Amino acid sequence: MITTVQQHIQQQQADITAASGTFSLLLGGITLASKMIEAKIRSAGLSDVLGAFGQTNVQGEAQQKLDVFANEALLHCLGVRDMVAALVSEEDEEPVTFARSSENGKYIVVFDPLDGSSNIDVNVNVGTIFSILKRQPEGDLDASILQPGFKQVAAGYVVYGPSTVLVYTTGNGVHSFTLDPTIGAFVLTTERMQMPQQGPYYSTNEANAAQWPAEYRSYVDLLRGGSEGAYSSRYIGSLVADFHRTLLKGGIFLYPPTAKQPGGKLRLLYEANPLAFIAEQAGGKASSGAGRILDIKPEGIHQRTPFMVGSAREMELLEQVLAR
Ligand code: AHM
Ligand code: MG
Repeated sequence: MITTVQQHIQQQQADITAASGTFSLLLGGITLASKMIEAKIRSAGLSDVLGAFGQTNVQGEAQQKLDVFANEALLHCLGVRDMVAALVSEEDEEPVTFARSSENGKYIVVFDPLDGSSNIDVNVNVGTIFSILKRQPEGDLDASILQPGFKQVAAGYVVYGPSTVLVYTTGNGVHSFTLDPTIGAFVLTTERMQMPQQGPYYSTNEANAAQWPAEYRSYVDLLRGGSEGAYSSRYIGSLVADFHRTLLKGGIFLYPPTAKQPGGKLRLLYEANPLAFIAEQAGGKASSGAGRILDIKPEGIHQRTPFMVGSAREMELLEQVLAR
């Protein structure tokens, strides 16, 4: 018999805590929104949803109509749930907060509603990334939002590719599900995924190489032709898709600092942290170049970070090269 993601979460909860169904209801909000997003993406060429929305988001990027739809779907599906205290989205400058008691509103959900937006119009994979934090008993909501990544209680992503795949962790392994469109449910595909210890690919925007600190160029040179043997390169430009391949096949994804963006491009709270949590749970590693991603104490909700993630072996070699 099949196992749906909802059933899986309930089983996991029964294993770990005697918690009520609160957490699975929360995840249910995310899966519902992602099914709405996937339906919209599948019909993107048919309905009038491609192209720019005519506004720029807080990062100064042109917002796509699908970005707006995805954000609204998540805000709607999660906002109505009593256990949500705050929602933090890449698309919104400020957190959306709800006046719910701390007994009720126990969770904060942080998300990138539609990652890889430059790929929307060209029929290439995009995704949704999410991270769930627990509201802290002390301090205000902002302090609860700015917790370091090792405090995440769950994280996951959905990749809208030839099939729609959801990957999540609650700190007890990484599990993947495939949307079965005939029944409208995410069905368990792989439990306890492990990233290969080493892989065949490196993945980076090499057009930036001249702008990277020299150590990163030396590292990629090593992978390219040096003692480390024959790597191949793959770069989609959708973080979710590049990460998903790295999780399954191994290797490394790099977005180093550049002269233009010395603090990195990718966002800590809703891009690097959730994927770092998943990578570590699958036996991989994630680094900002200065240390473990999950140890960074965030200072702002849209903070950026250099982001390198991948198999243990490639990440250890990177650490050695950066330490030289
Ligand atoms: P987005 O959230 O606006 O889509 O930007 C994030 C994306 C990531 O998906 C991807 O890894 C990266 O930007 C690609 O950046 P670049 O085009 O500079 O290589
Ligand atoms: Mg993004």
